[in-house]
Amino acid sequence: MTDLSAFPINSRWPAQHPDRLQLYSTATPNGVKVSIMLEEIGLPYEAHFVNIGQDESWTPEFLSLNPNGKIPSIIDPNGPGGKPLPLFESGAILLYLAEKTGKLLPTDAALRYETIQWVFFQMAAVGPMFGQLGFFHKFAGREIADKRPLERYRNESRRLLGVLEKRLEGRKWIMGDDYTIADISMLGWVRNLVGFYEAGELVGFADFPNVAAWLERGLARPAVQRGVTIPAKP
Ligand SMILES: N[C@@H](CCC(=O)N[C@@H](CS)C(=O)NCC(=O)O)C(=O)O
Repeated sequence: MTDLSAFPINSRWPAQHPDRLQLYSTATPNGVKVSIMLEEIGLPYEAHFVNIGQDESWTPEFLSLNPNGKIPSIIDPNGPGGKPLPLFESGAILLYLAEKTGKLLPTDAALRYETIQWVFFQMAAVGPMFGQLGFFHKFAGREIADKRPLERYRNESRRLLGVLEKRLEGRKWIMGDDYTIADISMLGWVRNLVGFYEAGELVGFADFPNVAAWLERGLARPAVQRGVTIPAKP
C-alpha cells in the first residue's frame, strides 16, 4: 500500500485509494484538461475538489504541492522509479500522463514536437487571453469604465480563434486525424468562452465554423463529457 502521509496535502484532502493517482482540482478550463485526459486514458485516479471560490488553493496544504496556488495539481504514487511524483501546471501534467501511458501524443519526433507546440500555444496564449476576457466581460472587470482592457482581450481572443480556425481547415483535430493532448488542452477553454463566459457574440464566434465544428466533435466524446464534470462539487 502506497503511503502518501509525507505530503501535507494528504492531511486536508486524504486519499481513500493512495495507490491511485491523486487529482486536486476544480472543473474549470485548466482543471478539466487533466480530468478529461484521465478519463481518456483510463488510468485509475481519485479526484479531490479544491474550492477555489473559498481560496482553498492558497492554504498551506495546497501550497505545499503547488507554490503557485492554482489547480490542477496531482500526485502520481507510481511516478518515475516507482516513487510518488507531485506535479503542477496543466500542460506539464498532460505531457507527463501522455508519456507515462504512451497515449494521445504521437511517437514520431516531428509530430510529437508539433503537438507540444500547440499545447504551449494554449498554455501561453489561449488560456491567459480568454481568461482575461472572461474577467473583463463577465466578472469584476466588467464594472471598469475604461473599456480598453476589454477591447484588447477581445481582439486578441478573436485573433487566436482565427489562428485555430486556419489550423483546423481540412483537419478533424488539431493534429489532423489523431486526437491528442493539444485538443484536450483547448476544448475546455473554447467551451468556456462561448458557454460560461458568454463571450461568443463579443468575439464573433460565428465567424469560426471550423472551430465550432471541432468543439462539437470534442464535446461529443464520452470522456470529455465526463471530464468536464470532475471533480464534482460536494
Ligand atoms: N498555468 C496554470 C494555470 C492554472 C489556473 O489559473 N488555475 C485557476 C483555475 S482555472 C486557479 O486555480 N485559480 C485560483 C486562484 O487563482 O485563486 C495551469 O495551466 O495549470
